Amino acid sequence: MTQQTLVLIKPDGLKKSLTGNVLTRLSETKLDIVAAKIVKVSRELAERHYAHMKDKPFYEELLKYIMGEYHKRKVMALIYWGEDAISKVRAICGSTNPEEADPVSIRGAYGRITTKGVYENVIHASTNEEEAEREIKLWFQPDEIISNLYPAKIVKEKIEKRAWA
Ligand code: 3AN
Repeated sequence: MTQQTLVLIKPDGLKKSLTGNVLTRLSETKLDIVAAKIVKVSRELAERHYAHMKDKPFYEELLKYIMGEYHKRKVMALIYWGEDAISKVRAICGSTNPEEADPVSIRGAYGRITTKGVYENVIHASTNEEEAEREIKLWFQPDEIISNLYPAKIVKEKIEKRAWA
């Protein structure tokens, strides 16, 4: 079945210049990239992304990590689309704990656990279709994606935004 999945190259991946390596590994899946951008992660976005981790003892550290306080204040967000996208991407990412991850997986090869106990595991990938939908809608607007992944509607908004001067 065709699926879409959210991939984040986390701040440690960007700081360590691993973007190329990670994208090359992901290209093994033969999936399509249908959206990509660099994001400066706000506390609100971090909290919403990791809402399910709220009760974990490392929650605050996790927010600081994804916001880039330990590395670079940016994340690369991508959407991969294609046959069994979720499991194909997760397989190449490896286990959550980088010490337990298969050494040839992305997390096994490039991840580490900090002295504060935070897993710096380079990449995030959605765990299932429900999470993928929640995360994709959180990180991307419909017009930033080149295909129609989910139903969208036209809204008229009067908003102030920056434009090229
Ligand atoms: P995954 O990212 O593999 O789906 P989750 O959703 O359980 O894993 O965890 C979200 C993030 O929280 C992980 N990517 C990792 O950065 C961090 N994390 C998870 N479990 C731990 C842990 N036991 N100790 C420290 N950090 C953790």
